[in-house]
Amino acid sequence: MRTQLYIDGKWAEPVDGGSIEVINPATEEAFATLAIGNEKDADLAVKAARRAFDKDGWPQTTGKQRAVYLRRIATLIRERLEDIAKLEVLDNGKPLPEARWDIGDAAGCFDYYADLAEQLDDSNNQELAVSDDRFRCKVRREPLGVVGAIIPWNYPLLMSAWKVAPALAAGCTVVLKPAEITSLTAVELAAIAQQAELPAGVLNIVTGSGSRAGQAIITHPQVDKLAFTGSGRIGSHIMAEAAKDIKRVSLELGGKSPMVIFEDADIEAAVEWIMFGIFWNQGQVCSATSRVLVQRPIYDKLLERLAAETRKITIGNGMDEGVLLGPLVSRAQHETVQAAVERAREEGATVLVGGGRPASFDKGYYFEPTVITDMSLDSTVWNEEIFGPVVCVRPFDTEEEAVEVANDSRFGLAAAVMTKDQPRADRVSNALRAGIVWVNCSQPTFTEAPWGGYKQSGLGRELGKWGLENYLEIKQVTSFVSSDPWGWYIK
Ligand code: TAP
Repeated sequence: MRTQLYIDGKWAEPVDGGSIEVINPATEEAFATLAIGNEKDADLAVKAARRAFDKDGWPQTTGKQRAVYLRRIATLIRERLEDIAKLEVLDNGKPLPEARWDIGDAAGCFDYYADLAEQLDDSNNQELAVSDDRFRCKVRREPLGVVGAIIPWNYPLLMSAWKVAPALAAGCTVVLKPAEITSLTAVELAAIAQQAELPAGVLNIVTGSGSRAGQAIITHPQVDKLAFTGSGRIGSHIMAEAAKDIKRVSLELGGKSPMVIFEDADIEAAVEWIMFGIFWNQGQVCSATSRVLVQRPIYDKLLERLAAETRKITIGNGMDEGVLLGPLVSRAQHETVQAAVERAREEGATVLVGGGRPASFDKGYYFEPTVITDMSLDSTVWNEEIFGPVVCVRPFDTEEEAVEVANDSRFGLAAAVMTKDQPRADRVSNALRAGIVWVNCSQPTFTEAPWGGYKQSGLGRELGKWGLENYLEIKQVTSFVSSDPWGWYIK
């Protein structure tokens, strides 16, 4: 398999002919060759998106017309779900059932924003009562323009959908740059867009590195908005670049999401939700349940059950039946996670379960599901995002203490509270400084509900109607409707 760039409705070789080998993280073997675009390709893609927006009439289509394309894309994704899911496993390493879930969700996201595109037709041009009845004011929502979308490697197709679907629904045109190490399903999305007969230039996909293709997109003067998911470091850089010419920007960054488990919680259920929260997708999830606070009376029991269940997890190639934990996405990510665990050890924490490469694998970027205890509140492992299957567990005594410790983080993406006491669940979920709070569960994600973080976890919200707002400008159109003259200068 050898890919190309998708620019202006056509497949293209990178101008300078660049390519890299794509590595299967389960085997460390190359299985495809990815086209690597650079600044010149990014420029061609942005210019195509600009022309499609300014001259070819995409922003002037009705929401109903755009919905037709979005639904076609959703249908085509579903028709190819199994093949795309397998490609995602080869590229990213996640277990196949998880990949199927992601691809189904991606299709659902296109369907959802098709509905919202249609609703935009009805809700647009709303009359607004103003304080002077000689004027009539209406408010229009208009597409923002050309969007540069930059996404990470943890949910390659799904993150593409979270940005492309609302942007197209709004009437924007898009240049998407997937992560270099997991670009293959985004290339499939391009093929699907072409099959769906999406007009040329409306969606362009430039595969390539962040430092070249990505940097060229985020600094391009013809891009109106940047939509980014990834690390805080690059998010901050993108925000700084966007500031230079006041590009709109939305950021979905990392987290160190706490789960607070009270003594009245169902221990078995809590253990299951912790595991779902930290081992799904090998813990490479921005909202991963990476800090767990357990009320002291149930601390030992819960830890014992968590350790026992964690030791049972089947690790292996994501293509194999029954595997619950695949390899990490790359050698670099494996080294990052291993270094974080070594640092935890140096800082005095106890690695209760896991902590390294499973003995039975000499190839592949496998990392054991890991449970860490006895870390101090100021330790690196408790405070910094690891982005791997590593959970930190600590005891607490009072509700006030739990809330204070949970909130003591520069992140604020997600949090969870486990208790049978509803007033306490309400109190704690109100007190947690996070964009998403789960009660008696962890990680359920709905296309309809807002997704995004407080503090350094990001800026703005994706999904739901908030996701569409990211791609719309607000225009007031005010008309003078009185038959009397205005009469200020000319009486
Ligand atoms: P990032 O470096 O933030 O990469 C995310 C995306 O940004 C990739 O497409 C990357 O391209 C691109 N990028 C990098 N530099 C850029 C630039 N100057 N201009 C425009 N785009 C640029 O994340 P990573 O290195 O893959 O992972 C590092 C850490 O980030 C992880 O360990 C984890 O802690 C965190 N992370 C968080 C998330 C979420 S969902 N919040 C997702 C992934 C990673 P290339 O990768 O192709 O060069």
